[in-house]
Amino acid sequence: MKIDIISVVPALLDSPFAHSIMKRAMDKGLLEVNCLNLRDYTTYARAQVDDYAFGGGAGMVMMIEPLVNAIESLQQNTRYDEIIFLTPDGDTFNQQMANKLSMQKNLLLVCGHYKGIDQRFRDHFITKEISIGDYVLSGGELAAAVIVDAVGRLLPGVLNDETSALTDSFQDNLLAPPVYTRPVEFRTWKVPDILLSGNHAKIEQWRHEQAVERTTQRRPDILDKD
Ligand code: 6GU
Repeated sequence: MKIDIISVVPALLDSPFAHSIMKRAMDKGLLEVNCLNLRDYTTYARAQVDDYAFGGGAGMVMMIEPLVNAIESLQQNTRYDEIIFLTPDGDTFNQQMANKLSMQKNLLLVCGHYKGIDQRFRDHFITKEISIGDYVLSGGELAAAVIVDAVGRLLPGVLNDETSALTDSFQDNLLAPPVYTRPVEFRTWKVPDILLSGNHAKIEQWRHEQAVERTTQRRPDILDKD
């Protein structure tokens, strides 16, 4: 999968994909991420990409022209399955959206900054608008990093154990059960006996019960969702 990201602060995205699972996905050639600087596509003086809002009010607005220049330049090499604008007023990101996006070939993520982007760009170029939650970030970059990570780890071959994404929290509308590792006892706190029993059917049953209990207590809203 290829993910291109348009940003006015591409340096914000230098590190999130350079480590751990995302790095492995890139090294294996399963995921390619390119961060483009919007300022490289503006024809305005001093690499300007934003301007005052018509009608007045506080805050600058990203201009349509540099964004369209950037997209149309990128589209000469790539047919994007989705062109996604990261914005707090988009659809709230969740695991189901990550699953769907992971089946695409080419994605373009557009990071907003300032008070927003010219509505005409949203109307005519954007195919999806995504928020990562009900709080406001300074820009879309951290949200883009969240989406790339959530989607990238689902690509076949990225995780060591192919089944491990299937047992993630949310994948079956359940939170994940508790896990334990060595030592068996630490300051009188013992690992549940069942996990040491070697009875895999019983262990699976226990894990499922724990997952249901945890979800009932913490996130009753996701139980039995679609
Ligand atoms: Cl995608 N962008 C910004 N700026 N703030 C957010 C967000 C996105 N999602 C939640 N807050």
